[in-house]
Amino acid sequence: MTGSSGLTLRERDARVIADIARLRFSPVSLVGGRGSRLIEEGGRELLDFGASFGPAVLGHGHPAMVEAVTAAVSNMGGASLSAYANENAVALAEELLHVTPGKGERRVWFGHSGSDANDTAMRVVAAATGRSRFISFVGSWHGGLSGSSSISGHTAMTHSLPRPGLMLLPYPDPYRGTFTAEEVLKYLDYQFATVFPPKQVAGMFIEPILDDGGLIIPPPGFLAALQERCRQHGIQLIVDEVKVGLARSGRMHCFEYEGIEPDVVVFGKALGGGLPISAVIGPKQIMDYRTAYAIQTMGGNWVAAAAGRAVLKAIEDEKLIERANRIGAILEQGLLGLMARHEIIGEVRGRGMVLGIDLVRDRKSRQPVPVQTTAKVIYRAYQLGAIFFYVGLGGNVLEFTPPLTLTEAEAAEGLAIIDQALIDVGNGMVSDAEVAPYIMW
Ligand code: 7F7
Repeated sequence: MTGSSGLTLRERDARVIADIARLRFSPVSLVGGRGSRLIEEGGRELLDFGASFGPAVLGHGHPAMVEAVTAAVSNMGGASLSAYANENAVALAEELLHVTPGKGERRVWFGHSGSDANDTAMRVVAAATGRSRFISFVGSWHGGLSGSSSISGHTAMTHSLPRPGLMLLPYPDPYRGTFTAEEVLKYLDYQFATVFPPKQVAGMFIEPILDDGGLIIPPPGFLAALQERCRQHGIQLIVDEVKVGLARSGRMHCFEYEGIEPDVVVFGKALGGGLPISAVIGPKQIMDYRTAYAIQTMGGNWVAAAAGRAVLKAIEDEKLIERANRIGAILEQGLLGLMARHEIIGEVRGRGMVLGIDLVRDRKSRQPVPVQTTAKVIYRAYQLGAIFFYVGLGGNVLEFTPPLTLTEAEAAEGLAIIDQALIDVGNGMVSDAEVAPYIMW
Protein backbone atom coordinates (compact mmCIF):
# COMPACT_ATOMS: atom_id res chain seq x y z
CA MET A 1 0.00 0.00 0.00
CA THR A 2 1.24 3.50 -0.73
CA GLY A 3 0.32 6.91 0.65
CA SER A 4 -0.74 9.91 -1.40
CA SER A 5 2.91 10.39 -2.36
CA GLY A 6 2.91 7.01 -4.10
CA LEU A 7 5.55 5.81 -1.65
CA THR A 8 5.21 3.12 0.96
CA LEU A 9 5.35 4.07 4.62
CA ARG A 10 8.82 2.52 4.86
CA GLU A 11 10.03 4.61 1.96
CA ARG A 12 8.58 7.77 3.47
CA ASP A 13 10.17 6.86 6.80
CA ALA A 14 13.53 6.47 5.09
CA ARG A 15 13.21 9.98 3.68
CA VAL A 16 12.36 11.85 6.87
CA ILE A 17 13.21 9.94 10.05
CA ALA A 18 16.72 10.26 11.45
CA ASP A 19 18.62 7.01 11.51
CA ILE A 20 19.81 7.75 15.05
CA ALA A 21 16.17 7.16 16.11
CA ARG A 22 15.88 3.75 14.49
CA LEU A 23 16.34 0.33 16.02
CA ARG A 24 14.52 -1.91 13.58
CA PHE A 25 14.56 -5.66 13.95
CA SER A 26 12.13 -6.33 11.08
CA PRO A 27 10.65 -4.50 8.09
CA VAL A 28 7.32 -3.83 9.81
CA SER A 29 5.64 -0.42 9.29
CA LEU A 30 2.59 0.24 11.41
CA VAL A 31 -0.70 1.94 10.79
CA GLY A 32 -2.48 0.87 13.98
CA GLY A 33 -2.97 -1.74 16.66
CA ARG A 34 -5.56 -3.35 18.85
CA GLY A 35 -5.22 -5.73 21.77
CA SER A 36 -2.06 -7.82 21.39
CA ARG A 37 -1.91 -7.19 17.66
CA LEU A 38 -0.23 -4.56 15.55
CA ILE A 39 -1.55 -3.66 12.13
CA GLU A 40 0.99 -3.13 9.43
CA GLU A 41 0.64 -1.15 6.26
CA GLY A 42 -1.62 -3.19 4.01
CA GLY A 43 -3.75 -4.36 6.93
CA ARG A 44 -1.96 -7.54 8.00
CA GLU A 45 -2.14 -8.16 11.75
CA LEU A 46 0.93 -9.20 13.69
CA LEU A 47 1.06 -10.65 17.16
CA ASP A 48 3.05 -8.28 19.35
CA PHE A 49 5.59 -10.16 21.47
CA GLY A 50 7.73 -7.11 22.13
CA ALA A 51 5.23 -4.49 23.34
CA SER A 52 7.58 -1.92 21.74
CA PHE A 53 10.49 -2.94 24.04
CA GLY A 54 8.09 -3.15 26.99
CA PRO A 55 5.79 -0.15 27.40
CA ALA A 56 2.61 -1.51 25.81
CA VAL A 57 1.71 -3.51 28.94
CA LEU A 58 -2.02 -3.14 28.29
CA GLY A 59 -1.65 -3.89 24.60
CA HIS A 60 -3.07 -1.43 22.11
CA GLY A 61 -6.29 0.52 22.46
CA HIS A 62 -7.13 -0.93 25.87
CA PRO A 63 -10.58 0.45 26.85
CA ALA A 64 -9.38 1.72 30.25
CA MET A 65 -6.52 3.58 28.59
CA VAL A 66 -8.76 5.02 25.88
CA GLU A 67 -11.21 6.21 28.49
CA ALA A 68 -8.61 7.74 30.81
CA VAL A 69 -6.66 9.50 28.09
CA THR A 70 -9.76 10.73 26.25
CA ALA A 71 -11.19 12.14 29.48
CA ALA A 72 -7.88 13.79 30.37
CA VAL A 73 -7.32 15.37 26.99
CA SER A 74 -10.89 16.68 26.95
CA ASN A 75 -10.44 18.50 30.26
CA MET A 76 -6.81 19.56 30.49
CA GLY A 77 -5.60 20.93 33.79
CA GLY A 78 -2.73 22.66 32.05
CA ALA A 79 0.29 20.85 30.68
CA SER A 80 2.97 21.54 33.26
CA LEU A 81 3.43 20.09 36.73
CA SER A 82 6.34 22.48 37.16
CA ALA A 83 3.98 25.44 36.85
CA TYR A 84 1.03 24.13 38.87
CA ALA A 85 0.04 21.18 41.04
CA ASN A 86 -2.17 18.95 38.96
CA GLU A 87 -4.64 16.35 40.18
CA ASN A 88 -3.51 13.54 37.88
CA ALA A 89 0.22 13.81 38.63
CA VAL A 90 -0.25 14.23 42.38
CA ALA A 91 -2.63 11.25 42.51
CA LEU A 92 -0.21 9.17 40.44
CA ALA A 93 2.66 10.09 42.79
CA GLU A 94 0.53 9.09 45.79
CA GLU A 95 -0.33 5.78 44.15
CA LEU A 96 3.27 5.05 43.15
CA LEU A 97 4.47 5.74 46.68
CA HIS A 98 1.73 3.46 47.98
CA VAL A 99 2.83 0.50 45.84
CA THR A 100 6.59 1.02 46.20
CA PRO A 101 8.28 -0.05 49.44
CA GLY A 102 10.69 2.40 51.04
CA LYS A 103 11.50 4.02 54.33
CA GLY A 104 11.18 7.59 55.55
CA GLU A 105 9.82 10.55 53.70
CA ARG A 106 10.06 10.17 49.93
CA ARG A 107 9.28 12.32 46.92
CA VAL A 108 8.45 11.60 43.29
CA TRP A 109 9.88 13.27 40.17
CA PHE A 110 8.17 12.85 36.80
CA GLY A 111 9.75 12.91 33.36
CA HIS A 112 9.02 11.51 29.93
CA SER A 113 11.30 8.51 29.48
CA GLY A 114 13.50 6.03 31.23
CA SER A 115 16.42 7.99 29.83
CA ASP A 116 15.53 11.30 31.43
CA ALA A 117 14.59 9.57 34.69
CA ASN A 118 17.99 7.87 35.02
CA ASP A 119 19.67 11.10 33.97
CA THR A 120 17.86 12.92 36.73
CA ALA A 121 18.54 10.21 39.30
CA MET A 122 22.23 10.43 38.50
CA ARG A 123 22.40 14.20 38.71
CA VAL A 124 20.34 14.64 41.85
CA VAL A 125 22.09 11.84 43.73
CA ALA A 126 25.51 13.29 42.85
CA ALA A 127 24.47 16.80 43.85
CA ALA A 128 22.74 15.85 47.08
CA THR A 129 25.45 13.49 48.34
CA GLY A 130 28.32 15.70 47.21
CA ARG A 131 29.93 12.55 45.74
CA SER A 132 30.81 12.09 42.11
CA ARG A 133 31.59 8.45 41.48
CA PHE A 134 29.04 5.90 40.26
CA ILE A 135 28.90 2.18 39.73
CA SER A 136 26.91 0.36 37.05
CA PHE A 137 27.23 -2.81 35.02
CA VAL A 138 28.61 -4.02 31.74
CA GLY A 139 25.56 -4.73 29.58
CA SER A 140 23.33 -2.18 31.30
CA TRP A 141 21.10 0.18 29.35
CA HIS A 142 19.95 3.17 31.37
CA GLY A 143 19.09 5.51 28.52
CA GLY A 144 20.11 7.39 25.45
CA LEU A 145 20.71 10.91 26.80
CA SER A 146 24.13 12.32 27.69
CA GLY A 147 23.83 11.48 31.37
CA SER A 148 21.97 8.18 31.19
CA SER A 149 24.16 6.81 28.40
CA SER A 150 27.26 7.86 30.37
CA ILE A 151 26.30 5.42 33.14
CA SER A 152 25.29 2.63 30.75
CA GLY A 153 27.50 -0.27 29.75
CA HIS A 154 25.95 -1.61 26.60
CA THR A 155 28.05 -2.54 23.58
CA ALA A 156 25.74 -0.36 21.47
CA MET A 157 27.00 2.65 23.44
CA THR A 158 30.73 2.37 23.09
CA HIS A 159 30.73 5.31 20.67
CA SER A 160 30.27 7.68 23.61
CA LEU A 161 32.47 7.96 26.67
CA PRO A 162 31.38 6.83 30.11
CA ARG A 163 31.02 9.39 32.85
CA PRO A 164 34.36 10.15 34.56
CA GLY A 165 34.45 8.23 37.82
CA LEU A 166 32.22 5.41 36.59
CA MET A 167 33.07 1.83 37.49
CA LEU A 168 31.50 -0.75 35.19
CA LEU A 169 31.27 -4.09 36.95
CA PRO A 170 30.56 -7.37 35.17
CA TYR A 171 27.00 -8.62 35.83
CA PRO A 172 27.40 -12.23 36.95
CA ASP A 173 25.99 -14.57 34.33
CA PRO A 174 24.86 -17.88 35.81
CA TYR A 175 24.48 -19.52 32.38
CA ARG A 176 27.87 -18.77 30.85
CA GLY A 177 29.67 -18.21 34.14
CA THR A 178 31.81 -15.45 32.62
CA PHE A 179 32.02 -14.03 36.13
CA THR A 180 30.52 -15.45 39.29
CA ALA A 181 28.84 -13.28 41.90
CA GLU A 182 31.74 -14.00 44.26
CA GLU A 183 34.30 -12.84 41.71
CA VAL A 184 32.41 -9.61 41.05
CA LEU A 185 32.06 -8.87 44.76
CA LYS A 186 35.72 -9.65 45.33
CA TYR A 187 36.70 -7.25 42.55
CA LEU A 188 34.38 -4.55 43.93
CA ASP A 189 35.87 -4.92 47.42
CA TYR A 190 39.37 -4.72 45.95
CA GLN A 191 38.48 -1.51 44.10
CA PHE A 192 36.96 -0.07 47.28
CA ALA A 193 40.11 -0.92 49.21
CA THR A 194 42.40 0.63 46.62
CA VAL A 195 41.61 3.20 43.91
CA PHE A 196 37.83 3.64 44.16
CA PRO A 197 37.13 5.03 47.64
CA PRO A 198 33.57 4.03 48.54
CA LYS A 199 33.03 7.29 50.42
CA GLN A 200 33.31 9.07 47.07
CA VAL A 201 30.62 6.90 45.49
CA ALA A 202 27.26 8.60 45.09
CA GLY A 203 25.21 5.73 43.74
CA MET A 204 25.05 2.31 42.18
CA PHE A 205 22.67 1.72 39.26
CA ILE A 206 21.27 -1.79 39.02
CA GLU A 207 18.89 -3.49 36.63
CA PRO A 208 17.10 -6.26 38.58
CA ILE A 209 17.22 -8.28 35.36
CA LEU A 210 20.00 -7.23 32.99
CA ASP A 211 17.63 -7.10 30.08
CA ASP A 212 19.21 -5.50 27.03
CA GLY A 213 22.49 -7.00 28.21
CA GLY A 214 21.12 -10.51 27.59
CA LEU A 215 18.16 -11.04 29.89
CA ILE A 216 20.38 -12.18 32.71
CA ILE A 217 18.79 -13.03 36.05
CA PRO A 218 21.07 -12.11 38.95
CA PRO A 219 22.28 -15.08 41.00
CA PRO A 220 20.48 -15.39 44.35
CA GLY A 221 21.92 -13.08 46.99
CA PHE A 222 24.00 -10.97 44.59
CA LEU A 223 21.87 -7.84 44.72
CA ALA A 224 21.48 -8.22 48.48
CA ALA A 225 25.26 -8.37 48.82
CA LEU A 226 25.54 -5.18 46.77
CA GLN A 227 22.89 -3.54 48.94
CA GLU A 228 24.87 -4.45 52.04
CA ARG A 229 27.96 -2.70 50.66
CA CYS A 230 25.92 0.33 49.62
CA ARG A 231 24.45 0.62 53.12
CA GLN A 232 27.85 0.28 54.70
CA HIS A 233 29.31 3.16 52.69
CA GLY A 234 26.30 5.46 52.33
CA ILE A 235 26.00 4.72 48.60
CA GLN A 236 22.52 5.23 47.12
CA LEU A 237 21.17 2.00 45.65
CA ILE A 238 19.33 3.04 42.51
CA VAL A 239 17.21 0.29 40.98
CA ASP A 240 16.21 0.75 37.36
CA GLU A 241 12.78 -0.86 36.98
CA VAL A 242 12.17 0.84 33.64
CA LYS A 243 12.04 -2.30 31.55
CA VAL A 244 10.90 -5.06 33.89
CA GLY A 245 9.00 -3.18 36.59
CA LEU A 246 5.28 -2.73 37.27
CA ALA A 247 3.97 -6.29 37.12
CA ARG A 248 5.91 -7.61 34.10
CA SER A 249 8.23 -9.80 36.18
CA GLY A 250 5.34 -11.38 38.09
CA ARG A 251 5.87 -9.04 41.03
CA MET A 252 4.93 -5.39 41.18
CA HIS A 253 8.65 -4.60 41.31
CA CYS A 254 11.26 -6.98 40.02
CA PHE A 255 13.62 -6.08 42.90
CA GLU A 256 11.15 -7.81 45.27
CA TYR A 257 12.63 -11.14 44.15
CA GLU A 258 15.91 -10.14 45.75
CA GLY A 259 14.57 -9.07 49.13
CA ILE A 260 16.18 -5.66 48.75
CA GLU A 261 14.82 -2.18 49.40
CA PRO A 262 16.35 0.37 47.04
CA ASP A 263 16.94 3.97 48.07
CA VAL A 264 15.92 5.23 44.66
CA VAL A 265 13.58 3.51 42.18
CA VAL A 266 13.30 4.48 38.53
CA PHE A 267 10.19 3.79 36.44
CA GLY A 268 9.43 4.34 32.76
CA LYS A 269 8.06 2.36 29.82
CA ALA A 270 5.12 0.45 31.40
CA LEU A 271 4.22 3.42 33.59
CA GLY A 272 2.57 5.21 30.68
CA GLY A 273 1.38 2.07 28.90
CA GLY A 274 2.90 3.55 25.73
CA LEU A 275 2.52 7.23 26.55
CA PRO A 276 5.65 9.09 27.61
CA ILE A 277 5.97 9.28 31.37
CA SER A 278 8.71 8.24 33.77
CA ALA A 279 9.26 8.60 37.49
CA VAL A 280 12.00 8.61 40.08
CA ILE A 281 11.14 7.88 43.70
CA GLY A 282 13.75 8.71 46.28
CA PRO A 283 14.39 10.06 49.78
CA LYS A 284 13.04 13.56 50.36
CA GLN A 285 16.45 14.96 51.27
CA ILE A 286 17.77 13.88 47.88
CA MET A 287 14.76 14.61 45.69
CA ASP A 288 14.30 18.05 47.26
CA TYR A 289 17.91 19.08 46.61
CA ARG A 290 16.85 22.20 44.83
CA THR A 291 20.02 23.26 43.05
CA ALA A 292 19.96 19.98 41.10
CA TYR A 293 17.04 21.43 39.13
CA ALA A 294 15.48 18.80 36.87
CA ILE A 295 12.63 20.81 35.44
CA GLN A 296 11.05 19.76 32.19
CA THR A 297 8.05 21.85 31.20
CA MET A 298 5.76 18.93 30.51
CA GLY A 299 7.09 16.38 33.03
CA GLY A 300 4.14 14.84 34.89
CA ASN A 301 1.75 16.40 32.40
CA TRP A 302 -1.97 15.93 32.80
CA VAL A 303 -2.52 13.40 30.01
CA ALA A 304 0.51 11.16 30.52
CA ALA A 305 -0.19 11.09 34.27
CA ALA A 306 -3.76 9.99 33.55
CA ALA A 307 -2.34 7.17 31.45
CA GLY A 308 -0.08 6.22 34.36
CA ARG A 309 -3.03 6.06 36.72
CA ALA A 310 -4.93 3.90 34.22
CA VAL A 311 -2.00 1.46 34.06
CA LEU A 312 -1.72 1.16 37.85
CA LYS A 313 -5.48 0.69 38.13
CA ALA A 314 -5.49 -1.97 35.40
CA ILE A 315 -2.66 -3.82 37.16
CA GLU A 316 -4.93 -4.07 40.18
CA ASP A 317 -8.34 -4.48 38.51
CA GLU A 318 -7.17 -7.05 35.99
CA LYS A 319 -4.81 -8.80 38.42
CA LEU A 320 -1.95 -8.34 35.98
CA ILE A 321 0.68 -9.52 38.44
CA GLU A 322 -1.11 -12.86 38.76
CA ARG A 323 -1.63 -12.88 35.04
CA ALA A 324 2.07 -12.22 34.33
CA ASN A 325 2.82 -15.28 36.43
CA ARG A 326 0.12 -17.45 34.85
CA ILE A 327 0.64 -16.56 31.18
CA GLY A 328 4.38 -16.25 31.79
CA ALA A 329 4.43 -19.84 33.08
CA ILE A 330 2.54 -21.02 30.00
CA LEU A 331 5.05 -19.26 27.76
CA GLU A 332 7.98 -20.63 29.72
CA GLN A 333 6.63 -24.17 29.58
CA GLY A 334 6.03 -23.76 25.87
CA LEU A 335 9.57 -22.51 25.33
CA LEU A 336 10.98 -25.40 27.35
CA GLY A 337 8.95 -27.67 25.10
CA LEU A 338 10.60 -26.05 22.08
CA MET A 339 13.98 -26.52 23.72
CA ALA A 340 13.39 -30.27 23.73
CA ARG A 341 13.09 -30.13 19.93
CA HIS A 342 15.51 -27.36 18.97
CA GLU A 343 19.16 -27.91 19.83
CA ILE A 344 19.82 -24.26 19.12
CA ILE A 345 18.02 -23.23 22.33
CA GLY A 346 20.66 -23.30 25.04
CA GLU A 347 18.55 -21.94 27.85
CA VAL A 348 15.09 -20.56 28.56
CA ARG A 349 15.09 -17.96 31.31
CA GLY A 350 13.13 -15.08 32.72
CA ARG A 351 10.52 -14.08 35.24
CA GLY A 352 6.81 -13.65 34.68
CA MET A 353 6.35 -12.15 31.25
CA VAL A 354 9.92 -11.16 30.59
CA LEU A 355 11.44 -14.23 29.03
CA GLY A 356 14.30 -15.04 26.74
CA ILE A 357 15.74 -17.94 24.81
CA ASP A 358 19.50 -18.03 24.55
CA LEU A 359 20.50 -19.31 21.12
CA VAL A 360 23.74 -21.29 21.04
CA ARG A 361 26.00 -22.96 18.49
CA ASP A 362 25.88 -26.05 20.69
CA ARG A 363 24.71 -26.72 24.20
CA LYS A 364 28.05 -28.01 25.39
CA SER A 365 30.11 -24.93 24.57
CA ARG A 366 27.19 -22.52 25.16
CA GLN A 367 28.78 -20.32 22.52
CA PRO A 368 26.29 -17.73 21.24
CA VAL A 369 25.03 -18.09 17.69
CA PRO A 370 26.07 -15.27 15.36
CA VAL A 371 23.65 -12.36 15.54
CA GLN A 372 22.57 -13.11 11.96
CA THR A 373 20.93 -16.31 13.16
CA THR A 374 18.80 -14.51 15.76
CA ALA A 375 17.93 -11.85 13.20
CA LYS A 376 16.79 -14.57 10.79
CA VAL A 377 14.48 -16.10 13.39
CA ILE A 378 12.95 -12.69 14.02
CA TYR A 379 12.63 -11.98 10.31
CA ARG A 380 10.97 -15.33 9.66
CA ALA A 381 8.64 -14.83 12.65
CA TYR A 382 7.65 -11.47 11.17
CA GLN A 383 6.83 -13.19 7.89
CA LEU A 384 4.77 -15.74 9.81
CA GLY A 385 2.93 -13.02 11.74
CA ALA A 386 4.64 -12.12 15.02
CA ILE A 387 7.01 -9.41 16.23
CA PHE A 388 10.01 -10.22 18.40
CA PHE A 389 13.25 -8.45 19.33
CA TYR A 390 16.66 -9.66 20.34
CA VAL A 391 18.89 -8.61 23.22
CA GLY A 392 22.33 -9.55 24.53
CA LEU A 393 25.79 -8.22 23.90
CA GLY A 394 26.20 -10.80 21.15
CA GLY A 395 22.59 -10.37 19.98
CA ASN A 396 21.81 -14.04 20.54
CA VAL A 397 18.90 -13.84 22.98
CA LEU A 398 15.38 -13.80 21.61
CA GLU A 399 13.29 -11.65 23.90
CA PHE A 400 9.63 -12.08 24.88
CA THR A 401 8.02 -9.04 26.48
CA PRO A 402 4.42 -9.19 25.22
CA PRO A 403 1.56 -7.10 26.58
CA LEU A 404 0.53 -8.40 30.01
CA THR A 405 -2.98 -8.74 28.58
CA LEU A 406 -1.83 -11.48 26.18
CA THR A 407 -4.31 -14.37 26.16
CA GLU A 408 -3.52 -18.06 26.47
CA ALA A 409 -4.52 -18.59 22.86
CA GLU A 410 -2.21 -15.76 21.73
CA ALA A 411 0.63 -17.23 23.77
CA ALA A 412 0.12 -20.55 21.98
CA GLU A 413 0.01 -18.79 18.63
CA GLY A 414 3.30 -16.97 19.32
CA LEU A 415 4.97 -20.20 20.42
CA ALA A 416 3.85 -21.96 17.24
CA ILE A 417 5.31 -19.12 15.18
CA ILE A 418 8.67 -19.31 16.95
CA ASP A 419 8.67 -23.07 16.51
CA GLN A 420 8.09 -22.74 12.79
CA ALA A 421 10.58 -19.86 12.47
CA LEU A 422 13.30 -21.98 14.12
CA ILE A 423 12.53 -24.87 11.76
CA ASP A 424 12.55 -22.62 8.69
CA VAL A 425 15.76 -20.84 9.64
CA GLY A 426 17.34 -24.23 10.36
CA ASN A 427 16.39 -25.19 6.81
CA GLY A 428 18.14 -22.11 5.43
CA MET A 429 14.97 -20.33 4.35
CA VAL A 430 16.28 -16.84 5.22
CA SER A 431 19.49 -15.47 3.71
CA ASP A 432 22.15 -13.27 5.32
CA ALA A 433 21.35 -10.54 2.78
CA GLU A 434 17.68 -10.43 3.81
CA VAL A 435 18.49 -9.72 7.45
CA ALA A 436 21.51 -7.48 6.92
CA PRO A 437 19.42 -4.28 7.37
CA TYR A 438 18.03 -5.58 10.68
CA ILE A 439 21.25 -6.27 12.58
CA MET A 440 21.22 -3.56 15.19
CA TRP A 441 23.96 -4.52 17.65
O1 7F7 B 1 12.27 4.81 27.41
P1 7F7 B 1 13.74 4.96 27.33
O2 7F7 B 1 14.33 4.37 26.07
O3 7F7 B 1 14.19 6.36 27.54
O4 7F7 B 1 14.31 4.09 28.56
C1 7F7 B 1 15.67 3.93 28.79
C2 7F7 B 1 15.89 2.69 29.56
C3 7F7 B 1 16.15 2.78 30.90
N1 7F7 B 1 16.35 1.67 31.64
C4 7F7 B 1 16.25 0.46 31.10
C5 7F7 B 1 16.45 -0.73 31.99
C6 7F7 B 1 15.98 0.31 29.76
O5 7F7 B 1 15.90 -0.93 29.23
C7 7F7 B 1 15.81 1.46 28.96
C8 7F7 B 1 15.61 1.36 27.53
N2 7F7 B 1 15.68 0.29 26.93
C9 7F7 B 1 15.83 0.04 25.51
C10 7F7 B 1 15.35 1.10 24.62
C11 7F7 B 1 16.11 1.11 23.33
C12 7F7 B 1 16.01 -0.11 22.49
C13 7F7 B 1 16.50 -1.37 23.09
N3 7F7 B 1 15.56 -1.88 24.02
C14 7F7 B 1 15.28 -1.31 25.20
O6 7F7 B 1 14.60 -1.92 25.98
